[in-house]
Amino acid sequence: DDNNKESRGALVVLEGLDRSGKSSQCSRLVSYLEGQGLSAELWRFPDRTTNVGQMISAYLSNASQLDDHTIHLLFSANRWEKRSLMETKLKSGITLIVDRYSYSGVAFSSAKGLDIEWCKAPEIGLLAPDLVAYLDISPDKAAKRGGYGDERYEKLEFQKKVAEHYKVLHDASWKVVDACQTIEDVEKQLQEIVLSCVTECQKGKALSSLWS
Ligand code: NYM
Ligand code: MG
Repeated sequence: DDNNKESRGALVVLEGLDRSGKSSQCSRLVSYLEGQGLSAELWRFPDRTTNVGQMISAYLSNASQLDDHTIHLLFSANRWEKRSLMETKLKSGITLIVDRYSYSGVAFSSAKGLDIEWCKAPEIGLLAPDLVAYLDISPDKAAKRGGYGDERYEKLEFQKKVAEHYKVLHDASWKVVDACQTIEDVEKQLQEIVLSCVTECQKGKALSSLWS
């Protein structure tokens, strides 16, 4: 028996360009984990249900204009306001499947020209994911999938910049998944890597903080 090795849920983040399939795969993962008898919840950032989230949503739909630094800090604040609840859920054994996280924050804002270290700074101290699965698709292919919506950032030229800025963020905790495979093949690949991550966390892998 080892007190430092408490079983917990896993913090799993899916990242990728708009139209890479993150949202569908996140829901499929939650159903899969539940089917395995594990407790799991679907989370997403931005979380548009909070006051901060409503400001973000207004900005994304072009209903409001904000300075690039200001909106960056709001995205970060939106994660900070959920940090302690995330920790509580993880410690109670719930795996969180999160649709976008700090990497979206840094990739999208630095693609606008903001300094990358400045972009990372407000994320320091947030919970570090146990796994980041990057759904890899070229901006051109993503654009051909059922089209973008009308939100800010959903433009091919900008998505190309975001793709370049995501690349800088890849580290050892990232798994790159080819998002051009069939939905079922992507799903199978994700199930494998997520299940082994959940197992590690059940064995008591320590929670850590960004950026690590
Ligand atoms: N986005 C998302 C950011 O610019 N910074 C962030 O921190 C996060 C979490 O918001 N185009 C951008 C990426 C998306 C947009 O996200 C809305 P979604 O997943 O389409 O609702
Ligand atoms: Mg979107």
